[in-house]
Amino acid sequence: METNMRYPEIISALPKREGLAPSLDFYEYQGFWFPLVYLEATITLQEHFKANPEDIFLCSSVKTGTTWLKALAFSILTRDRFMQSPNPLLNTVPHECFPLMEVDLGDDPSYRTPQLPLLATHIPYTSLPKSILESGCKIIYICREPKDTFTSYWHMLQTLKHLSAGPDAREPAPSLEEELEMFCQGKSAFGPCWDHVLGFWRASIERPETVLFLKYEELKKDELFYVKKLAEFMGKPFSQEEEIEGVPEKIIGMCSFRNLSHLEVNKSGFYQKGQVYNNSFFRKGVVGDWKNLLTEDMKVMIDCTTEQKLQFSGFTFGSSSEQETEGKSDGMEYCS
Ligand code: PAP
Repeated sequence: METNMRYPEIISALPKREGLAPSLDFYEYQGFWFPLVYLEATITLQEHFKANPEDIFLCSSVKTGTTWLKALAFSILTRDRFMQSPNPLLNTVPHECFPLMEVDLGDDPSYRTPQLPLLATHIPYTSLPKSILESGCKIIYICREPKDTFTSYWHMLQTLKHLSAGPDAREPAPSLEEELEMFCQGKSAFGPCWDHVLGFWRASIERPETVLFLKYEELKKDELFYVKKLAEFMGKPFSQEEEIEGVPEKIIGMCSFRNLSHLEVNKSGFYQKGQVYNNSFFRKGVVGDWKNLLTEDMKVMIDCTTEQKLQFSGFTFGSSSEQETEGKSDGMEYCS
């Protein structure tokens, strides 16, 4: 058992996978694999978090576009204050514009950013604090095609390796092959990513008025459409005047990968609470970068897992799968 672990009686009984360091060990809790630090906070939130009906939750699994969605939602809701004056995004990493629940609210579940109803979380749908669902709050979810999600996740782990290096670091860190195997088994941060997506997707079908479901690839293809949709869903649609003035386009420009990734704060800053470099949130920001990391066998492994996980669900990752059909592998025969 870890020293100073919160909820040791619950956590020490859970299935465990070793992470890069003890604080990053993964525990299987309510069907998902949580890094220890986030699991402790999640249990605290489940016990103590009280949602306000006007709260809006930005939900996602990891590496699926959280930072981008946070920047967009923040810019849309604060546009009256910051269209003319300096936008806080110019000198603040999006993650610090409002709380990521399992990082920022573990010690004080009642904290809110003044005048801003936004909160973000990676907690899976079925593990969300009950009051979020009971109070009918709005939820916005973003998912991403699993091969790109894994690729982004793998690169983030490489940056974490340096940070967790120290007396507690576990050496050697898993290889790409080992990490991929774990990912497909669901033993990655907030995995299985497929179950994470399906939980929110089903909720969006049942309650479309309170759950908006987005795909990273579709947002990339038609930002203007989705920025307007986000504004409407959050109860702050663009007026005709704003549309004529090009306010939605200005927001898209402010939140673009190109703009955010070139800002000094995002190039050289450090996200204290999340204990990562800000630049780890801005790597490439493209669709299909898995082609630069995964071998054909690895691609097949993720595709087969996706096929099995989504079987009979009615959900597909859509656009990015379409982009791949051209190179569809004969290796699909390996799917069992
Ligand atoms: P998190 O889970 O650590 O919060 P998250 O923001 O969900 O990470 O995902 C990071 C991915 O979004 C990165 O993808 P990549 O590794 O494939 O490059 C990051 O580059 C991408 N990203 C960040 N900001 C933007 C943006 N403004 N537009 C498009 N993609 C972005």
